[in-house]
Amino acid sequence: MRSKLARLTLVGSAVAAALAISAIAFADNAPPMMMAHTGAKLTVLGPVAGTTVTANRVATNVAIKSFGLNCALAGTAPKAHVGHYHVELDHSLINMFCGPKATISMLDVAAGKHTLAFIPAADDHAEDMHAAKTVSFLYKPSKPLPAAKPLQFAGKPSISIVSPKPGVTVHRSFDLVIDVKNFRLSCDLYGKANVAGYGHWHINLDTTSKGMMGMGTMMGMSCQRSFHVSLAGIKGAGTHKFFAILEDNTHAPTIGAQASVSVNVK
Ligand SMILES: [Cu+2]
Repeated sequence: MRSKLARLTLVGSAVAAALAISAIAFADNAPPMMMAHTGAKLTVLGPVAGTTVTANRVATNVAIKSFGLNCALAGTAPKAHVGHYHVELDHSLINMFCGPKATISMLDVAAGKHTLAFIPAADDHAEDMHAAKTVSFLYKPSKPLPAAKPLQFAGKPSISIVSPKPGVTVHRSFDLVIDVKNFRLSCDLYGKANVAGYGHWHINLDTTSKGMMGMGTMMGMSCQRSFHVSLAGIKGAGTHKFFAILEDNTHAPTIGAQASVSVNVK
């Protein structure tokens, strides 16, 4: 005769199986990844494939030809031969970059073999998988980092815009300044598994629903309380709305908090 525990385990695994099936169904219904053909020719200079990394940050270095890097245009209508590149750790987006060099935190990354992918992307974040390059490395920390501990706050996470004030006129660029409550902003957890209480924020232009999870109009992301918004990619003067959206580590807007401000772009 089966013990009560064994029966509970069976029920538990049936529930887990049902959840797994619905997760697959959800993935099937997800919008297809946006693809771009950027013409970029990307070479990874570092890390060298097969490197053993003992530090808790991995330095990356790429060379990109036939493609201009300009993060000031991110989130606006795509233009030919210009954009940025995404870095993914084990197929999870870390961030977008516009310089040849970056550093990737190993916080909440297990020791062992990992891959970094470098993917040229258009201004709307559509990815050029044909031009992407991947390298593997071995993470063997000499001083392993303690894992980020889940945080509990008294209230719900919230985000508000401190500056600019609604209706002001902005020209060329401005600082979008925010305040965050009951939430811890973390750059080192970009792209890592979710940890309760942690995440960052995205800046979106005019809409939060274009592209995958609103990524199409994402101007950038931040783990600070200020983000420098460039207006270089915005065509024509007029009113534009800027969104500040709290995101979990996987860049999904699951936190359920956002703010926006409409200003006059000159
Ligand atoms: Cu993000």
